[in-house]
Amino acid sequence: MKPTFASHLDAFGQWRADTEARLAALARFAREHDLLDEASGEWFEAMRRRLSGEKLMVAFVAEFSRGKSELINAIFFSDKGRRMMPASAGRTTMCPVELGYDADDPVGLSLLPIDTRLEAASLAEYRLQPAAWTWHPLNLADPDEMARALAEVMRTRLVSPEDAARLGFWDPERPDDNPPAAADGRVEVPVWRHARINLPHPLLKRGLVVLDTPGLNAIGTEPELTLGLLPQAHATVFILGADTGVTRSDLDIWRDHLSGPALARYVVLNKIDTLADPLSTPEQVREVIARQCSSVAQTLEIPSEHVFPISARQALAARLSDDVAGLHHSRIEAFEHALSEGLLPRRRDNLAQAAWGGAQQFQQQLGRRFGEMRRLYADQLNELRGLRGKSSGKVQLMIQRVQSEAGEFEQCTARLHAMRSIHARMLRSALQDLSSERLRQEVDVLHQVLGGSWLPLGARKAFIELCARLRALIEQAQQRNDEIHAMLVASFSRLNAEFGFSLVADVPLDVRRYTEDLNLIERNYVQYLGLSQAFRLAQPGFQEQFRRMLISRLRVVFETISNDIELWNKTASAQVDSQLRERRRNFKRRYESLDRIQSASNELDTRVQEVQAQDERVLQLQTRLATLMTQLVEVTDVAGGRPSVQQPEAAAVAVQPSVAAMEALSLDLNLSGPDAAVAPVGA
Ligand SMILES: Nc1nc2c(ncn2[C@@H]2O[C@H](COP(=O)(O)OP(=O)(O)OP(=O)(O)O)[C@@H](O)[C@H]2O)c(=O)[nH]1
Ligand SMILES: [Mg+2]
Repeated sequence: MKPTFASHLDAFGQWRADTEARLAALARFAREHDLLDEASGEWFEAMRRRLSGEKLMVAFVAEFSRGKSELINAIFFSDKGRRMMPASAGRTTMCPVELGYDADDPVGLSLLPIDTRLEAASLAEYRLQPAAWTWHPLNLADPDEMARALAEVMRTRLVSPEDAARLGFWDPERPDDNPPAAADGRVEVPVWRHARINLPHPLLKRGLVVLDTPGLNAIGTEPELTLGLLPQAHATVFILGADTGVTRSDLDIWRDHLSGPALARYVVLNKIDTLADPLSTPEQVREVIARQCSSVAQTLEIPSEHVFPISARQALAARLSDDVAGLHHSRIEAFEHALSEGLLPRRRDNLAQAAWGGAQQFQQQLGRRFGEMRRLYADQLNELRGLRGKSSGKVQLMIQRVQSEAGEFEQCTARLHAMRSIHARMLRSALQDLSSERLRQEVDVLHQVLGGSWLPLGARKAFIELCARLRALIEQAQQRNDEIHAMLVASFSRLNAEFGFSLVADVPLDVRRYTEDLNLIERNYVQYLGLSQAFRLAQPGFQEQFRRMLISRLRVVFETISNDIELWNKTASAQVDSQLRERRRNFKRRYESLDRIQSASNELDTRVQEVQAQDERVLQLQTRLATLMTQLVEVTDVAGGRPSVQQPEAAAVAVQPSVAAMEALSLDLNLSGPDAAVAPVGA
């Protein structure tokens, strides 16, 4: 029985693969015809990586024993024929467990020892140090053996209260939050800090990452969970037990750790099977469930349709035994459906918009280039036709004219050189305050302000100030890029007027939108600093981890902005380079054909045909580009209707393709290649 979520994810994966293939066809077409500039090549590569590699993280968060692991088993692993993730009464999952698949890593279970908490390095840094992890192979062919290996995530050991305190599991001042101590006073702590399971499961191969978390005690002690993983999850599933209702600690978790956007938050009321009562009718039981859901909704202040009553255990059992009626009773499918509906279309739209937007920009860029080429061919044809019946003296005059025009044109190089160096200087200045060095300095200011003693209120204030400074840096980068845009608009229009270029300064870049990402980080951290974290904030080791984590999250935002700015500017310069090259080539071609015409009287017609053929070739490229774009839009199916595909403009010059020209074309275009489906123009 294929789970609902799995089929939706399959369809999404297929969509990503199709879109990737269409984009690859577009890039291949451009590369084969020498139309791919460096900046566009980088964009295609980045988009390819996003489409094939972008992860989709779903995090399961709840107090212990609510059924997180069981629900993960039911949704994702029922195909294994048994319970994969350990699920049992009492505390089971002791450390956060991340399930995903990375083809570059070996299949297995990696465990990071809890003692790494005593070091300053953050979890993100440990991810880059395989040697810090203990590794167990997982035998895919043997689910029982695999389940035994996965039981490792349950392991605990007993330590003194002092050691437990150093690890963040014990606070003498908050006895209520401490785990129960053993008879000899020792405290049970997890052996592992974090577990990663690398498994070529079909869903994980499609980019799904599932995060299973232990209860509150562990969530609170691992800042990386609260500040890194959970806020970045694409969806969080919060689980309550129908047997327990909403408890005090459930509420704490909800308030402190599930502040993400409401759209991506799911609330599950699990274990509804425990509400079954032999003395009640099924209708009465349904009413009890409905009442519980609305009471949960009230407490959590969300609409009651957002609470999904399910039985994870029943669902798992039903899927393992192909029991359709049991699955229906578990009510898991309604939840899976909502999860897929809420998660996948939005991810798809984001990717579709990015793919389509970038491809369209590329198409416009090529469109301008084609237009420019065809304009030059049209001029050349006029020039050649004007020579019909003219004496060789006249041809000689034309040669001189071409030479002097080329000479005049070359004067633009000094101008271009000046523009390039101004551009480079302005670009450096736009990028300079986005470097990771600059970020580090800003974060260090926060630490200097706070000194070694972090009080929640002071830390919060200093953090808000830091974010304000960072927002100002983004704003400054935006303004500097706007200045570059204005400079390019002015320079391009002068170059166009004086030297006959047809340069267009692209629409200005918007990096201000990334302020939203910064705001999100700010909200998470401010909320975290406001939690009852005083005792943790006071620990120097924690502060260092906090600093590193913060820098690594901010770096992602600032690097994205830098990359966007660089790409935008590169695209603008690439246009100048390609037009310069095209113009020079054109002078050379004009000169050569006049030279040939002068030496042989029958050359004129041949030359006219050659230029016509070249123009035909561009027209054909235009048509092929439009076809590729139509194919892309067919698969991406961008939200908000089908975007219009730019069709090649009607031929700028009336060119009658001759048989010779068509033959030249097919040689030139290498039509036997992967793009052989091009219908010859005019055919
Ligand atoms: N009756 C009933 N029991 C369930 C259901 N779902 C889970 N359980 C049981 O509840 C116990 C706890 O489930 P787990 O999946 O281990 O809970 P958890 O949230 O992962 O707990 P920790 O790993 O300790 O944080 C197990 O014995 C499950 O079999 C359910 O729908 N109905
Ligand atoms: Mg568990």
